[in-house]
Amino acid sequence: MKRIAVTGGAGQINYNLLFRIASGDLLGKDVPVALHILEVPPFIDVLKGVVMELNDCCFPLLQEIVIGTDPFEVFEDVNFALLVGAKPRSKGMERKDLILDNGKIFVEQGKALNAKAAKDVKVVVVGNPCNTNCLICMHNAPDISKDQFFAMTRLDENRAKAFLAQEAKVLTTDVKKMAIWGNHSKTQVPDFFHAEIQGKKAIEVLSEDWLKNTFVEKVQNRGGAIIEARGKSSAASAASAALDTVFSLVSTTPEDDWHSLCLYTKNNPYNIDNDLIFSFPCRTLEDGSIKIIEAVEWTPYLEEKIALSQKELLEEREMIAHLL
Ligand code: NAX
Repeated sequence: MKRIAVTGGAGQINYNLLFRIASGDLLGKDVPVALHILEVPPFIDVLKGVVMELNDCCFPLLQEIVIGTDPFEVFEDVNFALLVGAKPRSKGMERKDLILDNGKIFVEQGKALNAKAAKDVKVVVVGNPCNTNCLICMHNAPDISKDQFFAMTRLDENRAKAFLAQEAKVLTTDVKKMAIWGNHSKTQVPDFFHAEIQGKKAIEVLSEDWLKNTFVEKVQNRGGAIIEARGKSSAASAASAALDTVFSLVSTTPEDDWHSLCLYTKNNPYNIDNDLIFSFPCRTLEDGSIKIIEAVEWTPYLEEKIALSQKELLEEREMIAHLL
């Protein structure tokens, strides 16, 4: 059995994610799971309602549910930690205040993971700003190897793949090597130069003008477009991307593909600052280790955009330096 910690259990992503984990969409239909769900006290009763529904589904793989408000209790022995819970930005709130407020959450959760999680725990941060939250969490968990911490850009990759497939009128499975570089924010860099559609470079299949001037913005602004249409931010697609992220972490990546993942930059092959959580194209090897794809040639366009995304992450780190 695998123990999966999920935070923000009463939130909208989890109203989808928890049910999919329990039904076997995270680790497969043959792996029993225990859910360890964390919430803050004002929402624990809402979470109890979600737990009632989880029980009412009679999921055969769901063997145990632990809920609570103290991460030191909830994270006991967990093998995976999906850190989704974070405060949303309220009206008039500065980005800096959000980063500082959410940063504190990840100090405590990092310490709790360090003290209580299973040694093999893999931590995936979804709650925003996910790269910087992940950096804080990792630094506060010094006994867990830094290569066990990740933040999510898979939703951006999936959105990009879907746009390319729609434009080229092919299936999403025909689109490969769709890398996202940098921060999970509007400065993210969807790399259409190296994406492939049915084995050909995307720039040979679609117009460079569309790719540069329409596609990139569509990917960067998709979150906002969903809020505008739905009145709420992406939830089911975010949950799906979190499942995809974990799937890619635990299964060997096909030779002809990559997956996008934010991970620790120490000794990265692209000369990105050594103490960030940064999105790269990655491959999971047969031995389970994660490797950044090397020698992807940056065009001047990519170089300029990736530098801007790195700059933003350096600024975020500066704001929370006291939490590291
Ligand atoms: P909701 O506001 O619906 O849910 C968040 C939940 O987290 C709430 O129930 C809240 O009580 C709980 N929470 C807050 N602080 C907590 C703490 N210290 N411990 C445990 N739980 C805590 O947000 P939702 O739409 O579910 O989104 C969750 C997070 O995902 C947000 O930060 C959001 O910005 C982020 N996203 C990240 C994405 C990514 O691609 N990396 C995409 C989707 C999403 O926007």
